[in-house]
Amino acid sequence: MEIKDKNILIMGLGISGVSSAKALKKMGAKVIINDAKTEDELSDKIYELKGLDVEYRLDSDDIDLNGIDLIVKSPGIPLDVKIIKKAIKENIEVITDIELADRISTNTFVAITGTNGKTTTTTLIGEIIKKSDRSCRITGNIGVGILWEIVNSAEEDIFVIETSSFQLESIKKFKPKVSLIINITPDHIKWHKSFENYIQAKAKIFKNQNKSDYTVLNYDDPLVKELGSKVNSNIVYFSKETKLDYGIYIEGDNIVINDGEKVTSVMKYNKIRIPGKHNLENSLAAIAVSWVMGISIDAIKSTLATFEGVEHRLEFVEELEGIKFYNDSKGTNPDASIKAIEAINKPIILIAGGLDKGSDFTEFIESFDGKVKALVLLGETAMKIKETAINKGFFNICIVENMSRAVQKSYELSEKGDNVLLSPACASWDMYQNFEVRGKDFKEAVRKLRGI
Ligand code: UMA
Repeated sequence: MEIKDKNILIMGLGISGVSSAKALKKMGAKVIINDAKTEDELSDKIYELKGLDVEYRLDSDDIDLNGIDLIVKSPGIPLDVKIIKKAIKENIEVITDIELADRISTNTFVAITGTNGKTTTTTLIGEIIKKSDRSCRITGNIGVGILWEIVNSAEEDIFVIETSSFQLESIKKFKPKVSLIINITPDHIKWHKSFENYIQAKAKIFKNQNKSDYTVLNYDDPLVKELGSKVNSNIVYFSKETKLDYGIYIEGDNIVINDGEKVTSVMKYNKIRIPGKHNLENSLAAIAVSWVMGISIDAIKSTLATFEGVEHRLEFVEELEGIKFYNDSKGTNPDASIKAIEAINKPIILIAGGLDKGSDFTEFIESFDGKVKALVLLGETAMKIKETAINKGFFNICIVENMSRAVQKSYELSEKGDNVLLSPACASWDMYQNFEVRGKDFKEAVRKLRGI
């Protein structure tokens, strides 16, 4: 796709917008940037583009599109905003950065999606690839804008891309060599307007794949398994519950690969370093992807035995007077937090609450199952979660105004042997810029308890 001298409008100057602007400038495009925020609010981002000849049209949700050849929209911007509606009327193509990346690059793409486990699995796959002495770049929804990585990559770099439903919703030709759907449970319902739309967005990950590609699916997740009927590439299932005629599964204590002719043992599943059933699922998914990419069992095995997980995902922070603190700020929906509660030993004092995405918290409260002894709530959903908890007969609840109070309160409520877990079950955007900032705020509040 020809980029040079094209007038390209970038919508949204966040991580994706900055990376796209730098890359498009490097490729010789004329770059125009729109954002609903003001210059002041975007000063950090504008600073990142210092010295680049770009045109800003900020603080506006309705701009003139005359002369614009292409729009690259940031993933968080919904398709029904004024500018995009206008672009569609004026026949201007609107795409996201992952779509453009695919159009301008010949690198091998491995795309990962799922409601939960995306970041851990993406990182794990990247680590396995590195262990096998191939070069790779870990990008996408994980917090790394893909286009700047693309324009700085070598031909042989494999792109391991965490993709969100926001990004996938807008893809047209995006065609990874390997795609993976780890699981699907309700999330981002307000944004997508229905659960069905969310599922359809996720399914687009394999939409353009053909028989020279691979689609890795979770056999244990009924929704994901069912999507298999729509796949045109080679399907590889993984399962922690069922023996498969072809795919990755557990036999006795072992994780095995059945290639349809012979069964090969990978490793004992209890040798995987990252804890919890959900991480077994993430690991099986990563093994399946690595296998179809021809990576050696040795590289897979040694990575899984040593990989410690990612920041903000069940991250151990501190032990203070026998009380352990865990940061699971990446738990941005009920299902993710249910998995965190499952993985941590009881008794748990749980800090939860955040942006209201339209989630239902019934199953989240049900998952407490005697493990959670107190619930400390904050953010937009605090009352909603409290009401659900009371309806379900859980009464040990307090609402606080910020993270520092949440940590102090949890500490007061806990005794030796307890675990304080931040796993909000909600996005962070009501109080924070993102989940990373929320997680760091939690860790800082924990360290303050110690007087550090
Ligand atoms: N904006 C507008 N108009 C709008 C909405 C937003 O101008 O109507 C502007 C905002 O003022 C802001 C910019 O758009 O300046 C933000 O764009 P964005 O929301 O797409 O965020 P980025 O910083 O570009 O980060 C995005 C992803 N964020 C979202 O999808 C919300 C990041 O995923 C991703 O890491 C990054 O691109 C690089 O690919 C984060 C995320 O929370 C981690 N993702 C969601 C999730 O995982 O659940 C989907």
